[in-house]
Amino acid sequence: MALESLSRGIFSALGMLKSRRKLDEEQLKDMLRSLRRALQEADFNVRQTKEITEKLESRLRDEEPRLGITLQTHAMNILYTELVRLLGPPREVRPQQATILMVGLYGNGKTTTTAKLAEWYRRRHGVRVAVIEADVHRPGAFNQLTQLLEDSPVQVYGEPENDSAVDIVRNGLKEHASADLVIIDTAGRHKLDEELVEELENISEVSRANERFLVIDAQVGQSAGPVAANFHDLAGVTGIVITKLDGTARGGGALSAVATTGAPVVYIGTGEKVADLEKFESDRFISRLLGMGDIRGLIDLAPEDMDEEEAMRITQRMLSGRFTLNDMYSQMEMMSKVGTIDKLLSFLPSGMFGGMGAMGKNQKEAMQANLDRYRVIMDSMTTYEKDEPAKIKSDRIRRIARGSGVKEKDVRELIGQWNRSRKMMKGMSGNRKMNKQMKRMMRDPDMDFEGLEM
Ligand SMILES: Nc1nc2c(ncn2[C@@H]2O[C@H](COP(=O)(O)OP(=O)(O)OP(=O)(O)O)[C@@H](O)[C@H]2O)c(=O)[nH]1
Ligand SMILES: [Mg+2]
Repeated sequence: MALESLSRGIFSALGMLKSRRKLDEEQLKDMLRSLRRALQEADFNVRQTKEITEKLESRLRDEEPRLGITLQTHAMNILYTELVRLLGPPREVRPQQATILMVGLYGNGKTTTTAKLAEWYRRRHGVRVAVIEADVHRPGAFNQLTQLLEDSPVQVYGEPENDSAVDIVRNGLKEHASADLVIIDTAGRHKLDEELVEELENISEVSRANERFLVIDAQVGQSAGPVAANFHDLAGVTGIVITKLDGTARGGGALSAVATTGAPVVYIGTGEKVADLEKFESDRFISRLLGMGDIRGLIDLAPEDMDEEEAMRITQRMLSGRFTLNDMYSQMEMMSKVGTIDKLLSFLPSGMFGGMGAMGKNQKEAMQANLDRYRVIMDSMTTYEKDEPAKIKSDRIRRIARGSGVKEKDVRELIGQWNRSRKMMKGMSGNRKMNKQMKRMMRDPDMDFEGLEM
């Protein structure tokens, strides 16, 4: 993953709070010092580094960790929210009737990213994509783009003999008027000089591109900020792609620098191959950076009114592979009780508990009604039936329905729900890495983050 060394630095800094439940001044100072160093080594600027560490310090002093949550985890959660806030909310890009103009300095990865994006939208959104090579300055640009998209059905438009970028763009757009998305690659320069500015303005006008993506090499670190600001003034950048995050330890600088320009980071490049592109979502990115696995998040974010022991018990059941109707019931009950249910649910595979992704108020009420009905039905079942719902035959279903005053289809629905949840659980416990992490977490709630696999 990108920024591994930052990740390691953060773990070892916060690891200093290990086995602590109360703040120790000395340790806190050491931890903050290490964290500061880790952020600076990843090229976060001095002001941001100061801001983040000060925020962490004051929140650690002011906010008590919730019951059962270690200081280290508490610090991790604070850092998570602060970093996500710094990098800003994600932005959706719709590839319908869209034209993306790629801009950026020389060698930052515009042509490569043009090919990556074309394949991304073609594959993930199933839209028809065409690319236009409008770099008339770099010899071989058209060949480069053609080669990158050699195995792809994406159409590449170019006129290697023509030295007017504006003409090429005009012709290309005409030729591919029926494409859902057209991506235009342009020339780079060492810096934004007059000639490039004029060419870009002309292309921008002719193409009427609704998206202008700025491509920035992560290696430039903090100077990404001023570069982004310049291009922003010129072209009204709508999204930023940070490339080569695979090859540098200092990518934090570029990420944070552009984050402060107001134009959101939309994608990151993590390799030379066409497939090496990731959508940038600050929350996911940071949770991966901090090694917060899905289940880890589920338990750490469990709100106060959720019974810790019950959460642990259910998790253990999940691992054991046994999952009865009673387990499902208490799980759903727990889910419907907790305050921040939406957040909690966002950590679970979508489709679990009958596909309640983000639950609205109505859905919560519906779930509560379901629970009430399930309770009544389950009261008419024997212990064996609750343990082995798969074994319930249709004559028993009829009697259970009669006994609980519901329709047979309601009983079947309960069993169906159990079946779906069980399969989901099996999928989760079949995930070996998650399994291992969870088991270790059970044994040692003060677990060392450094040992976590990422
Ligand atoms: N490791 C790595 N290399 C990348 C990434 N993106 C681009 N590159 C490499 O960076 C070099 C420059 O990429 P180009 O796509 O040609 O950059 P450009 O901005 O089009 O360059 P000019 O057209 O000369 O301005 C190439 O060798 C790419 O393979 C990335 O995300 N990771
Ligand atoms: Mg290029």
